[in-house]
Amino acid sequence: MSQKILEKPRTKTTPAVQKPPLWKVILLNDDFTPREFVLQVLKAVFRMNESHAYRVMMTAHQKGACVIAVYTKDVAETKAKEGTEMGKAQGYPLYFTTEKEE
Ligand code: TYC
Repeated sequence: MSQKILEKPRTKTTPAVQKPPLWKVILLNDDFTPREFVLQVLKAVFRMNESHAYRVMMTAHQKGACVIAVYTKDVAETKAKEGTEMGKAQGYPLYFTTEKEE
């Protein structure tokens, strides 16, 4: 007597490569950091040109915060820290934070 072996079809249900989750870097407004200094930091750390940096700085200035870019977790955290440290080195409370993108 022969028996049939029933196999489950081997269909993939998950993609082979998962996209890495992205993290937002957020610039927070404060009352003390000079606008020109914020521009310098945005250009140096986030590689923005003058007009992009100006728009981002003014958005944070007027709304309280502005999402500047998204990166992988490591890069986002490193850049946020670099920007915050640049302000701190000059005695400014300039602050960048990160948040996971949903
Ligand atoms: N509000 C600051 C000022 O009036 C300028 C500023 C803009 C500071 C954006 C931080 O994220 C910031 N001098």
